[in-house]
Amino acid sequence: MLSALKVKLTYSIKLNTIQALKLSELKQDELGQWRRTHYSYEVNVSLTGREVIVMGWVSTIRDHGNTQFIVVRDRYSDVQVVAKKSECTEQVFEQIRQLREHTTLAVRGKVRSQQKAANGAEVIPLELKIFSIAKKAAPFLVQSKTLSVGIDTRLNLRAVDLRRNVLQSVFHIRHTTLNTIRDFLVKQGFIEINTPKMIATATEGGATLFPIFYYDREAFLAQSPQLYKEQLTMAFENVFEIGPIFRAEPSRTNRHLSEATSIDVEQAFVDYNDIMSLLERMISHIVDSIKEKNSNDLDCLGLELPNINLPFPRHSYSNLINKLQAIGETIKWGDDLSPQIMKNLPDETMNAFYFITDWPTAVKPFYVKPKSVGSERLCESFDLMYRSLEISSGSTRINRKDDLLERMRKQGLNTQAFDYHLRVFDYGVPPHAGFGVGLERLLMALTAIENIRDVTLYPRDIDRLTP
Ligand code: AMO
Repeated sequence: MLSALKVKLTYSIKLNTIQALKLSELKQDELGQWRRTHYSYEVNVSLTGREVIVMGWVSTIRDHGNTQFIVVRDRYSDVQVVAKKSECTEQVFEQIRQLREHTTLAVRGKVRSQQKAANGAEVIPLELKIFSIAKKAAPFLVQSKTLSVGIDTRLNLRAVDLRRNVLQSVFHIRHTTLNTIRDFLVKQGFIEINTPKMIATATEGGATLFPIFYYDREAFLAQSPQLYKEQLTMAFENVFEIGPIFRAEPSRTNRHLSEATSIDVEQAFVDYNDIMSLLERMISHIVDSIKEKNSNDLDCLGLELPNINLPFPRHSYSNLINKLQAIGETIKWGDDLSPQIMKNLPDETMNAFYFITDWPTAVKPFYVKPKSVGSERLCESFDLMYRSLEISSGSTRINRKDDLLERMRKQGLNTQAFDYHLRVFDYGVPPHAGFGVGLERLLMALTAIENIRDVTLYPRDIDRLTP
């Protein structure tokens, strides 16, 4: 039958048929002069009868024999391409028949109105350019709403995994979060800074440092921009940085990364109460913007963000210790408040964002300012929590050299190693306060995702250094 058909075909169609027969080796095309004319969301009824070029990757395929449906996805959404045997060339029909999900292509075709399709329109294909053939079926479905496939399987193919709807939504929300933070802080009179990531000394305690070779010396990856952001309040008063922090966390938990993103804020002439107020307003702005800009993403994640009431509840550390002791927990003043123990507190105000304030001075880093004379065993510090997850910590800082030296000695630090920092304190460091928010932790709270690796593009942990 094939040979009978061949006789009837023109020379060019003959060629196409021969190509079609070899489609197990589907030809891959160059981009050449083809350019996208419309994004998926722009293909609507108003274009009916017009020719368009859409580009993207194949997210789903349905083969109904004489009609094939493919959904082409681009950075915004989907467009349906419908190939009916009676409506397109044999070559196009055959090409589409052999496509696999994830193949990247361009479709030149005519727009037809179709009530059932997104935006009420679909594309009838006239010609295809196949840029990159997917050679294997991915071990997960892009439509899947759950993250049920093993995280390692997904992370090993992370860029493919990130094509999945749920993760697209998570990272759209991340994008809104970052933009809102920048916008909010700039409007509050902050200037964006970047500080060195190769540094000489620890700021948050020595245990979690990553040592590196720095020419002929040992250096470390920065655990935090702490000392630099503090110094810069001398020159700019209000500064913020969004950048990586590196922590050699030995434990395997769902909330620790070896490389995280920190939103660091530092402000002159304020104390920790002012800074808590700034931070809660920032969080409230973020939630409002996500509600406004990411309603589709929230739908995809099945989330409804709660209304934020300000101010956030504030619980002092000592008070929580008393409460924990009252419910029979074996914890004493001075111990850390672990997530496991915090989960046991039957307090409704801890079901969302809240602050834990006034921590013991001894458990906080050397730069945190103790409370006034007589109550120095407490310091002007806070953690911002979301349920049992720590999102941020902050404090009023010590701005006088003698006080700083004393705190460093008490913590057994080699003060000479901090000479580069201490010397600026001879020139009038203003009173100042600030906080650091872990962006990934904040995203866990905002998206209800329980594993920090899922809100990180390429997570780093004790077991993972690739991709
Ligand atoms: P801290 O060490 O509490 O404070 O860190 C601030 C916030 O950063 C996040 N974070 C992490 N996120 C993921 N993985 C990690 N390994 C990790 N470590 C920290 C948390 C935490 O609340 N210099 C101070 C901040 C300041 O006072 O301005 C600091 O680094 O969300």
